[in-house]
Amino acid sequence: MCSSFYRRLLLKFWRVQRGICQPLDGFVNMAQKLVIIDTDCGIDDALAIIVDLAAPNVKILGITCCFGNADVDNVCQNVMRVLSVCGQTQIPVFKGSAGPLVKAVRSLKDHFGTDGLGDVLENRDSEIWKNRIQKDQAVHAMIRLINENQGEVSLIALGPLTNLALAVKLDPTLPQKLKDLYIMGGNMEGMGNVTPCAEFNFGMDAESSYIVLEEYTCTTHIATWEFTCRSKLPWEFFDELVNQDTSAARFMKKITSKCWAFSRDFGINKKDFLFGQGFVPYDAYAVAACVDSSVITESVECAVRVEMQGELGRGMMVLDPSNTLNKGHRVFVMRKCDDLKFSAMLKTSLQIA
Ligand SMILES: [Ca+2]
Repeated sequence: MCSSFYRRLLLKFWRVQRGICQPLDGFVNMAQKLVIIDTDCGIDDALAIIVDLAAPNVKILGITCCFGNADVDNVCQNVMRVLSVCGQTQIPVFKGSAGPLVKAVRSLKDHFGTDGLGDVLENRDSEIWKNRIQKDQAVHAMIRLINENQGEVSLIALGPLTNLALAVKLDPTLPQKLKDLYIMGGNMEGMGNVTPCAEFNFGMDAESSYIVLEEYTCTTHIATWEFTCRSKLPWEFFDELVNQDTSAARFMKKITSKCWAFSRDFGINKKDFLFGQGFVPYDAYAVAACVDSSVITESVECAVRVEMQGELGRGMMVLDPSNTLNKGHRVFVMRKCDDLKFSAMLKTSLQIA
């Protein structure tokens, strides 16, 4: 009798977490995190989204899409493909910015293939996604969802920050209604991957990055490019991760199978020269920090600003630990990660389906 009750209670909790039904009284106050993911869904975003989907303490309110690793239509399709693999298609997906605020869109053919997911998936031209995409534009949806859940939403930004910049211009009070903000992007040592000094997400829309770091005065955690590269995992772990007997693992194995960014030949990836060889699931670090803050073992709290000018410095994030800029807001720049805890989280996440 008693065990049956708890089985039903656990089942109910599982369904609530996935948005399949409404929470029981009291459950909403459990340590549940309400999350919005803003993404330019490439391969690392796919893994990051799966980590968030699999987290037992997270409810994803919506996923907003932005150009970046592919054009925004492809990004929407990629997100839906990830949700489908994980059996989570009830989560609403919103289409957002197709380009940066000021400059023209740079070439989208980056290291995750022309479609962002390694150019191996069939049915890319399916019209199904257009029927499933939400009618609301991503920026409007972001503002609405945050206003409906004031003080409770963790916003996770995994792509260029254009949607976030537009949102704060439409609703300047938005940052103070957020619980916190997690960003994968920028740099902390002056090294970049798209230019000598700029990381991809920040470099794709320097103006939006500037706006977000100036105007989102909520608690902010940043996983920079150098941090993620320095926290790389062994390729042996990657093999163990994607060779699990699950649908999600097979999906990750497939989309990484022909992608040169996952090549182990030394010298193909710039990061190998700077940080040594290894598997770097960039966006997943930002999601992991949101899911379980103990994954991040060291951060530096300081003022930051994005350089918008310059032949070499445009898009670079500058750390200002002595606060010569005299900014009132400081962010947490991640420095070290618990590799074992992070690895375990990734491995468990791919057992979602
Ligand atoms: Ca991304």
